[in-house]
Parts: sequence; C-alpha cells; structure tokens
Amino acid sequence: MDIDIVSVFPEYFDVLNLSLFGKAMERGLVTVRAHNLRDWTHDVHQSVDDTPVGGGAGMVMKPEVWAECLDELLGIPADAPANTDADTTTAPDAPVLIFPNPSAPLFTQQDATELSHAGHLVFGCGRYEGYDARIPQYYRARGVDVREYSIGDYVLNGGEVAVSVMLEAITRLLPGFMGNAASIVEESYTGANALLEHSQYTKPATWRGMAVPPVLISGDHGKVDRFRRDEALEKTSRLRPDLIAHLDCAALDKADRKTLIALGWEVSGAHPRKLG
Ligand code: 6GU
Repeated sequence: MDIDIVSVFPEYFDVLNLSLFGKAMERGLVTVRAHNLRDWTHDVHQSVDDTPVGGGAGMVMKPEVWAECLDELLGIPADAPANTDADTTTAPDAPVLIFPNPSAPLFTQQDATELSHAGHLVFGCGRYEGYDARIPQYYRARGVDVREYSIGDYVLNGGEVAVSVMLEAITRLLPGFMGNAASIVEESYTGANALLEHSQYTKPATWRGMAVPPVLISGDHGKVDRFRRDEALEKTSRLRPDLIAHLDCAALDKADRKTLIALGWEVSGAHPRKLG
C-alpha cells in the first residue's frame, strides 16, 4: 500500500517509524511519504490559508495550494475537465483521497476494512478552521474517490492526529501486518454483529485477592465461550446500547436472546429494542 500524507507539520508523522508500523515499512508492506504542503506555495510567506469568505473567526486553507499538491500526487493534469474521467474510480489501484474533517461522518471499522483494500491512499490534513469546501468537490468531479471523516465528537487542532488514527486502523488490517490474524476477527466492532469485546484476564488466577471468573479456568470451552459472549452482551448493553440496537436478531442464538431479554431488550423484531 502506498500512502501520501500532506500536512504543514509533516514531521508529526516521524512517529510512524516506530513499532509495528515501522516494521511494516521496513518489510515493504507499506510506503509512506509525508509531504509539506508549503512546498507547493510560490509566495515568500509560503501561505496556505486565508480569511473565510462570508466572515467569521480563524483561517481557511486555500484551494490553489492544495490543488497544485494534489494534482501532482494524484497524477491529474491541472486542466482536467470535470465529469469525463470516470476511469479513475474503476482502476483497481486508483488513489483514494481522504480528508479528516470534524464535520463529516464518523470513521468506522467498516471504513477501515474497505480502505485496507486500496492500493494508494492520499491524506490531506487540514489545519486552522478547515479547508475550502471546493477542494473535495473538485476532485470528486474528476472521478476521484474522495472521503471525509471525523474520528469522534470532539475538536482537535488539525487533521494530523485523526490521520494517524485512521492510518493505524487501516494498515493493521493489511495481510501480514499483524502476527495473529485471528485476533483481528475476534475484536470489537468487527463483522455484522459488532459487540464490545469481553474482558480479558491473564495469570495469576488470583492477584491481590482478586480471582479471575472461575469458569475461565474450568477447562470447559463451551462454558467459557458462553460466559464471554454474555459478558460482551452485558457490557455492550450498558456502555454502547446503540450497538445492541443495530444487531440482527436473526443472527442471535437462543442463549443470546435469553441474555438480552434479561438485560431489558425485546428481541422479536429485526433488531433488539430497549424496553422501558
Ligand atoms: Cl478528522 N479533525 C479535527 N480537526 N477534529 C476532529 C476530527 C478531525 N475528528 C474529530 N475531531
């Protein structure tokens, strides 16, 4: 996977040399280039932003500088007409252009999975109050798959942190990135019936007077699985009832239904419904 990141703080991405990501780069699984947006400016001040049209606080990133940069990284001529180059989206290794944006849909595990199949990702990090809305529009109109995502309901100073979050969620799904593929399958938010993951324990069985749940050392795998599933259902019902409400009732087994009913859910429809 080829990754380009554009930012006014490209050094922020030096951290990618560490840990699993650094190893994946060494092994050639991913190639990351972090670019400085200011390299595409022509003025002495290397300015990348301007005041908002219509008034308001802060500064907005200018479209001209971004476009010179993105034309180059995406391989699109500066005079490319709109709506004619439909090929770009159908090519298997067509780049996907991603802008972190606090006013966009939430980035989910499903997005991470989808993007892990792309051959080339280009991330554009906005700073200040954001970027000119015509930038994503322009590239979309030229057949580029453009995505805008928020990583949660809170405000960050810029897109850099959000890009590193998305990048980690995406690249850890690449075949060969992680040692243990099975650990991906069992995680929270994975698959159609996403639940929070059950609690984990390691040895010793009793630590500072606290025993692990006895069933986990019973050797009965069926009972262990059921215990973990019930704990996941209980924890999800308590902390993320929105995830329970999205479950597919047809995919629940009898024991799941019994547990959910005991937790105050009604499970006779297509999706569970909280009672009371
Ligand atoms: Cl993607 N960007 C910024 N600046 N703030 C955020 C965000 C993104 N997602 C949540 N907050």
